[in-house]
Amino acid sequence: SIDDELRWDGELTVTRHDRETGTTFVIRIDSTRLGPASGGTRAAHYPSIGHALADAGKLSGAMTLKMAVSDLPMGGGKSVIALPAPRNRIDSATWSRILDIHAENIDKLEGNYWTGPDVNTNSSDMDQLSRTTKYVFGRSVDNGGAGSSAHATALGVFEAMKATARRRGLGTLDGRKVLVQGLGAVGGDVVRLAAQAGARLLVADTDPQRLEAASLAGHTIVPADEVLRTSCDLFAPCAMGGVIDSAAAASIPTLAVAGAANNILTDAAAGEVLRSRGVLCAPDFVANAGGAFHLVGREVLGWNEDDVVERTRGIGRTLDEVYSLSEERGITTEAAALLLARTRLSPASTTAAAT
Ligand code: NAI
Ligand code: PHE
Ligand code: K
Repeated sequence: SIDDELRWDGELTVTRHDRETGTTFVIRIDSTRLGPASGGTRAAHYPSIGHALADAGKLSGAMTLKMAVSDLPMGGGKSVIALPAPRNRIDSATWSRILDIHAENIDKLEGNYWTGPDVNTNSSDMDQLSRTTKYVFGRSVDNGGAGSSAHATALGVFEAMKATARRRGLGTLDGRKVLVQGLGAVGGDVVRLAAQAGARLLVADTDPQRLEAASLAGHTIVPADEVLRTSCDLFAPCAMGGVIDSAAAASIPTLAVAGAANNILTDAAAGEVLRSRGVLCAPDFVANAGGAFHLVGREVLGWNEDDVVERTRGIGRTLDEVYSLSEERGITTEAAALLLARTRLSPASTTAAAT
């Protein structure tokens, strides 16, 4: 409920409703402990405003952890635009009005929150936001921005897949069965990289056009509703979050999980179940940080493309650290990654003060 959702530990919740389009806007700032809050703008049709608040809250918390564990001098936040209908049923004039209102809201936060692209928003949407507010990452390259973060995200997920397979005793990806759920901007690239590394690809999407392209490339199609019952060596969720709850964790026929989606596990209990079965799971806020390296690196820290690639490849080493900590302490990989992130977020942390 909304009451429950507003009993939240984050720093700030901003909401606004536009009666003309029936759209509700949410911006949640989880933490500015390490810098201005940042996280993308997600547009979706939610069952209720409570669901939109909940999604924004969980996603902004994940951004705080992603920035901290990645050593980026930013906090965590997220925007959710709760649409009156699914995104593909919103006409362009309505969408344009929605973006203008969202940009006004962001501008009122005066730089305490920086947005960027997320599910159902892209670089040209960032271009439009930037006409009203400067607190926007990921404008198109022609418009002075760093462009899409998807390529860097995919590279980081690929590194995470390799590090996770290695640690799980699977060796390299060569000859391994890799199941990719979601063939969008990130998943499509993940498939390409994994195929180049010799993996046997199983792919699922709800969009027939994306499946057709994958089929032409020689990959095996798995029906979207059979993903959690499909046997593979490594499962890469690259569609939406919340795919693995405790029940799925208890039965999913895989040895490892590493993907791009934010909040892959529904809760900590799902992580415990995976651990008890020996399924090694890459914490998503570590594995999918390539996009943050790209956007914050290029637009705040003055990195070039090579710097982004180098830092993104480092995701494999960070995961090794997470896996070692998880083994030493006998805790889930998610809990180990939380420990690493929280060390940096703690008031005593000197690295935080230095950045
Ligand atoms: P996208 O919207 O381009 O692709 C998502 C794909 O998943 C689409 O092809 C869609 O048809 C498919 N899909 C939706 N529901 C599905 C289902 N039930 N089963 C199978 N396929 C389904 O999104 P993008 O940018 O590729 O992002 C994917 C995920 O990665 C999202 O959860 C996003 O939050 C996360 N992520 C993305 C980053 C980025 O830089 N783009 C950075 C970090 C995380
Ligand atoms: N939405 C993406 C993510 O979840 C990319 C992003 C990173 C957007 C940082 C804004 C800021 O990581
Ligand atoms: K997108």
